[in-house]
Amino acid sequence: MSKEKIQMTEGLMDIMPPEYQEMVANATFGNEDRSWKDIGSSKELIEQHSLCAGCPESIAFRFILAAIPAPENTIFVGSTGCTSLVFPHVGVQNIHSLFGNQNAIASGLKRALKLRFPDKEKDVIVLAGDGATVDIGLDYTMQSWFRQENFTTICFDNELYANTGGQESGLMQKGFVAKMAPMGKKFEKVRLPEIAFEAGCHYVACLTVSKPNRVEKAIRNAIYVAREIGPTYVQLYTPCILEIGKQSMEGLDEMKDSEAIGGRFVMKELMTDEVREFLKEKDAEQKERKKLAKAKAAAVTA
Ligand SMILES: Cc1ncc(C[n+]2csc(CCOP(=O)(O)OP(=O)(O)O)c2C)c(N)n1
Ligand code: SF4
Repeated sequence: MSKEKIQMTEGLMDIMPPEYQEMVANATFGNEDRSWKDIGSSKELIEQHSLCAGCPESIAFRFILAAIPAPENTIFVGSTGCTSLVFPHVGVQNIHSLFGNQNAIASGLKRALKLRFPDKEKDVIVLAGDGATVDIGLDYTMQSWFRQENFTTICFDNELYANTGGQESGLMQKGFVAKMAPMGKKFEKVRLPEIAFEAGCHYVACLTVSKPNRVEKAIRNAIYVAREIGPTYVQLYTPCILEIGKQSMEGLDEMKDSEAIGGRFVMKELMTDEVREFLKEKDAEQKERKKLAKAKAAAVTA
């Protein structure tokens, strides 16, 4: 979907669903510096979702969709799981892949888009649960990193298989007892951020979704690095409140507790020296764009 294609023909305007009309009129397309701060004042790229009320995955979706720099030129590749329940409500192109195959599909897609649109940047983003990313799909995930494919992999880490009732995952904490894993996990949580870095990812971030500015920065860093340098990985803690026995309002506290000093989700970023320099340049460019936009706005109101 390009920005041109989502413009509606005059004659069809009346018969399109109101949500679609609103999206064309008020969503933030074509503005590289779109942000989570636009939530509330612009049309979001997500309608109501079908997750459990208060599920942190829904918050994560909102922040990610508000942060991606070019939604009109982005294609998500999803996989089966709770995340896949959200995609039908999302106003960005997406493909549902067979469980675990998401990084293989994304590899082919990114390469095909590069051939088809050599002069246009098309961002491919994988978004899947930890069961799909780390357990059943780990081979495909890692092979895409080994091959240095230019796309971002985002894992919604809820430390189990939520959609099928609570089976054990490699990212589950040691000792945790889930509904479908009554014996308790026998070994430590797999350190996928470190594995991703060692397997060829140039930028890796691991954090909760309690702070939108942090999520936005990590997602944008990952997308920019994937465009120009190589594969990137972002792991977001999105606790399954249903499985850990929390109420719908308690997901945020759970994330805040787990990111406090000594917690297992203290924010972590791993990057190569090349990426560090590259991101400094990107930050400087963004500051310059914002300064210009501010000056332009001031000139209009003067
Ligand atoms: C090929 C295939 N294998 C297994 C399944 C069954 N299945 C559906 S969802 C799921 C678990 C999803 O867990 P995760 O990726 O962690 O996502 P979550 O639901 O926790 O967000 C499984 C095993 C399937 N649909 N397709
Ligand atoms: S089962 Fe868990 S992860 Fe899935 S929607 Fe409900 S709270 Fe979210």
